[in-house]
Amino acid sequence: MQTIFIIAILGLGFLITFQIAKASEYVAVLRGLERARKQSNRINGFMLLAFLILGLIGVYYCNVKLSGKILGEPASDHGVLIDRMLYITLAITFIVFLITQVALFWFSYKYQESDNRKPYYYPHNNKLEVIWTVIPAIVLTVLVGFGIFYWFKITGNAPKNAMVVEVVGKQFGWEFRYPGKDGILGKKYFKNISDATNNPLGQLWDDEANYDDIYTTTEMHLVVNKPVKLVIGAKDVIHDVGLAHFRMKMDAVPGTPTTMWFTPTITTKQMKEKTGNPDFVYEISCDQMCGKGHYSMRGTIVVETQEEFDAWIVGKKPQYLVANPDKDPSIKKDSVTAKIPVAVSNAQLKTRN
Ligand SMILES: [Cu+2]
Repeated sequence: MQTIFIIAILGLGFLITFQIAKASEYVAVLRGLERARKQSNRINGFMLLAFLILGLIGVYYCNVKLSGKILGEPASDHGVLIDRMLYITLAITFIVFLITQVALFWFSYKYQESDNRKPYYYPHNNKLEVIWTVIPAIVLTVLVGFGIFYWFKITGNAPKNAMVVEVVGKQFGWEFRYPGKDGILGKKYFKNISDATNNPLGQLWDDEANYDDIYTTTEMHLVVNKPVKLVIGAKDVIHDVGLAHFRMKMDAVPGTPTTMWFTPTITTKQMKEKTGNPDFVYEISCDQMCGKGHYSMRGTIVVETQEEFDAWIVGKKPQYLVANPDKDPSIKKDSVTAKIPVAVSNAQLKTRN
């Protein structure tokens, strides 16, 4: 219904403009070109003023209408800085927008052609040129400077107490790896990637750092107020780790690890209370068009207390033991060997069928 209204209003607007143009043509024939031109100028001047007023009302209306639809409170320390930078940029550009647009349309209306006025020719002024070049240049340099400062901070060295999580993008989903007690992510080799052998990231099992690395998928757990360094990669094409609630994003490139770090400051539970939304979850999206399933690359992030995090990770078995069950002390030797003939007989059954 709304769409039909908008189309109808646009159509009417077009019709009115067309009719005015047509009428001006007839007037031109009847009253002579000179008078017609003056009348057309008046109409144009009035329409420019109307455009300014309606446009500004539209800007205000959109701001009021959409104000609750932005992302809400930033949930990381860097997010606060990035939001501040965004709002400063918006405030500065809004002031410039207001001054230039009002001047543009008001002058067009106010100083339209008149018999009582002669145009004043003012071709050049070096001082003015310098002022309106230097001021924007300084303002833009400051804004870009802030951006570079934050960029180096986010992609620079993480604090010493930071936890490390590896994030790997694939068509179409996210995989995560925690370095375990040693704090070191074990080595990988892309040719070792194999779901059949329970090695989805291609970990090298002869690297001891891999023994305690924990692999999960879809859901990443983080500790509130603890810095986290993400080591980002991809298995097929370029993806992008998009963390809108934390105001962070970084490309996930195959073969070239990228990093960024931040400190989550609000737990998922607190955010549920703050937003009044019991279903609230932090999301990880893919911000790079990566194929036909791009839209479905939604992961979730749980921000929790250290105790909750410890309770979660203690239940996870290192991928080394998942891939090498014979090395798992919690599995009895005979139960492992008993499993193998079952798998073989299932495969044999399949081939027989
Ligand atoms: Cu993707």
